[in-house]
Amino acid sequence: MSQTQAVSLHRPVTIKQPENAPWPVPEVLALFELPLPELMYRAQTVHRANFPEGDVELATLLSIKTGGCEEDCGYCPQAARYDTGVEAKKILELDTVLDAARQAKANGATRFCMGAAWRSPKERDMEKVEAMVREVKALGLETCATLGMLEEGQAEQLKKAGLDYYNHNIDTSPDFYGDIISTRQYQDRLDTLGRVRQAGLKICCGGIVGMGETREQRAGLISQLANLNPYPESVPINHLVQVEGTPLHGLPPLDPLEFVRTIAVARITMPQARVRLSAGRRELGEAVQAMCFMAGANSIFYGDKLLTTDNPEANDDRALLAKLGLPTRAATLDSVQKESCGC
Ligand code: SAM
Ligand code: DTB
Ligand code: SF4
Repeated sequence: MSQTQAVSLHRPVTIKQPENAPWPVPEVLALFELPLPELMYRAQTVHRANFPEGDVELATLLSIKTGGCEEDCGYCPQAARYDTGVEAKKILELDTVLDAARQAKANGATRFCMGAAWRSPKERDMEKVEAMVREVKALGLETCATLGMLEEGQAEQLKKAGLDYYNHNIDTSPDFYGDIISTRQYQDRLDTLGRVRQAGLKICCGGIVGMGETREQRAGLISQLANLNPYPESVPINHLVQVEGTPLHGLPPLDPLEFVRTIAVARITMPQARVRLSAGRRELGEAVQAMCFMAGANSIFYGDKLLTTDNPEANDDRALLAKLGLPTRAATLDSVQKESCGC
């Protein structure tokens, strides 16, 4: 089931697990190795105990600054150094962002995530992003931003503007990270996450599977996430979208059941997190997505586009959730509100 990366470009790094870490890699790996029905049963049990409403959060993503990124993330169509056909664009105008946010809300999304193809935001960008956060929040949406590494003070600025979540992924296990990205270190990611936590923001942090990592390295990714203290409130699990021109294009695809296992293990090890079935859903198809929901996924990116690549059509997602009998988060919040006002 495990795969190996064709070429190893970098020396592996080892990050020590914290003392008394609740989820050491061997224990996480042991979950991966369970018979699938047993793993699904355990994940579903944890899921029901922690999310009795059983709803699915719809989070809409918007690329507020596309392409031209100086980093070398091997999976990313927005890295300027790879010839992927993604053009570098300027940061979007506030009105464009607000139109997209209003549309997302009208379509039933409860969270709006703004993504920028930056290594880290410059001060002149921060003002614009803060205005976006403030105005999107005022529409009654939860706000999330992913802007790259944050420096001292920037997380506080975003918090002050009304940001709820900051998304910053660790992407993979520490010992595989150097095979995928060389322009910033694993520790840089952890430092940004520390600043985000310190500022009182909620953390959205996950990774990508299907990049040629081994099963043990998938366990390493989940172990790192689950051992963050506290673990992230929101955990996006992306299935690599292979984009022509990126170094990871052409890898053998991951067995879809291994993706389902990754979701189940994330659910068991981070019982109260929103586990998001993120990039790569188009390639997974309905049956595998249904298994992911049974394994404890309770959030999706919703809208026809992710950042630069295609996502399932919103209509098809609504039809899928209806077919599976899964309520949306918006529907749950609506019925709670009706109950409390007695209407
Ligand atoms: N530039 C910022 C950064 O890297 O932190 C924010 C945007 S970046 C596109 C956000 C995340 O999207 C990455 O960390 C990665 O996990 C995910 N991502 C990017 N390209 C992907 C792909 N081709 N397939 C799956 N996930 C991808
Ligand atoms: C996350 O974990 N996945 C999203 C979001 N956070 C920013 C991004 C997925 C990007 C997929 C490739 C693209 O569309 O460019
Ligand atoms: Fe840049 Fe983010 Fe893409 Fe890396 S993942 S190349 S930092 S946009």
